[in-house]
Order: sequence, then C-alpha cells, then structure tokens
Amino acid sequence: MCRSRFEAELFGYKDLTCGDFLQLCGSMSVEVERKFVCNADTLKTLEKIGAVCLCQRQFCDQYFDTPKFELTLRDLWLRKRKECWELKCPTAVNGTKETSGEQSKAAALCSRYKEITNLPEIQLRVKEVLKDVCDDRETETSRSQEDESWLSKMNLVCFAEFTTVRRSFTVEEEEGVQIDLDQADFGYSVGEIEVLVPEGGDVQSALEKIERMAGMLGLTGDQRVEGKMNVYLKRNYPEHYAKLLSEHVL
Ligand code: V4E
Repeated sequence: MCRSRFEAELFGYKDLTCGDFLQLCGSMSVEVERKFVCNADTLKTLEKIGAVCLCQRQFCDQYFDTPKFELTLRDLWLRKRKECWELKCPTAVNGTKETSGEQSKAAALCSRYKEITNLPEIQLRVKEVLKDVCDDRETETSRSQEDESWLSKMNLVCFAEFTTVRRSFTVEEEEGVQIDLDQADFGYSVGEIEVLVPEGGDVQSALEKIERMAGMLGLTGDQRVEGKMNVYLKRNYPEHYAKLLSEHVL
C-alpha cells in the first residue's frame, strides 16, 4: 500500500506535485528469485531446454551504507547501477499460501525483495530508517539522479563496488521468468531464476514458475546458494558478514 500524501510531506516532500506523488506510489515491484550454482553444464542445459539468450551486458554496482552498516543490518540494500538508484527491502513472507511441505521447501530456496527505483521514494525510506542519524534540516529533498549531496547528508558511503558480466535467458514455456548467469569481477559466478511481480501481484504463482524452471534446469540442491554480495562481504568485511549471519539477515 502506498503511503499517504500527508506522510510523504511529513518526511520532507513539502512541495510534492500530484505527478511526483503518483510516481512515488508506482515505483515498486517484488523480485522473487532463486540462486543456483552455475557450472560448465549450465549452458548446455539451457541450450537443451530451448532457452533463448536475450542479451549479454556488463554493469558496475556500487552499494552504500552508513559506516556502522545501519541499512544492511536491517536488510536494506541501497545500490547504484548504471546511474540508477535501487533500494531492495525485505517483504513479508506471509502473503502467500504454501499448501504443501514441498511448496514451502521450494519457497525457502527463494528470496523476495521489494525493489524501489524511484529516487524520492528511496530517500524517504532511507531517511525514515536513519532518522536518528540524519539532520532533518539538511535532508529535505534532492530529486535529480546527478545530485548526490543527499548521500553525505545521510552519512552514506560506498562500501562495495564490483563489475558483473550477465547473460540473460528466457524459455518460451515459462513466460515472465528470466535466467541470469552472472560472473563478478572478484571471481564468483552464480545463476539466478527470477520473476518480477508488480506490488500486490501473485507471489505464489511466481514461486511455482521458479520451481518449474528449476526442474527444467535439473537443480537438485536443497541449500540456498550465496549471492554475489554475500561472497563479497565474506571476503571484504568478515566481521560485518558474521554479524549479518548472526542477526539472520543473510
Ligand atoms: C545481499 C542482498 C541483496 C543485495 C544483492 O542482491 P542480489 O539479488 O543478490 O544482486 P543481483 O546483482 O543479482 O541483483 P539483481 O540484478 O537480481 O537485481 S538484496 C538481498 N540480499 C540478501 C540476500 C539473502 N538474504 N539471501 C540471498 C540468497 N541473497 C541475498
């Protein structure tokens, strides 16, 4: 549900136009994904099941947090990719009805995060979380992607930066499912089966699509596979990584 105009103004958007407000409300979707170990056979399997390669691209991700990691300790992941800002936030798991033990096992292998891509909405969320550390007078607004003064005002610094080469595939039978094979420049590769669900959309059906696709790819493991950021943190910030594990964020 989107926040009220009153609430938005409370967080510093005093001159919010109607268009801005509608944009704030319409910038969220839920990413449901399952990571998998990507090996020499993955490409052969993709070919065998008739997957079509959509594109190969390269992007650099920069992740931001306060020096005390106040965002990531709350499972909030602020990132800049190709000049665009994204905030990934945890989403309540209880919105889906998993009717069997098998279904909940499959769901446990998937992560679901709300993705916010609208910069004013991102700033509102971050400001809300960091309200104890932000100076209210200084963090009113900055709507332009180029103006990065809000970062220092909210005490945010870049703590991770890496480049990924991504190959993306689709399979005709499973509409809306994307398979990404990622190779990060710090020497880690991972695959992802991903479905983007508009906010309020059918997460259960996304989980079922992912489960079917995992079957097509012959994935048998019942353990969650680590993402790029998990591995990056383990290698570069072992203490913070341990804390994220102990607080059950990772
Ligand atoms: C660490 C983390 C997040 C940041 C990285 O998200 P991820 O989806 O792994 O990155 P990427 O590059 O594949 O993004 P995409 O292009 O798909 O948008 S978001 C959530 N976490 C925590 C987390 C977790 N708890 N469990 C697992 C398996 N992965 C990540």
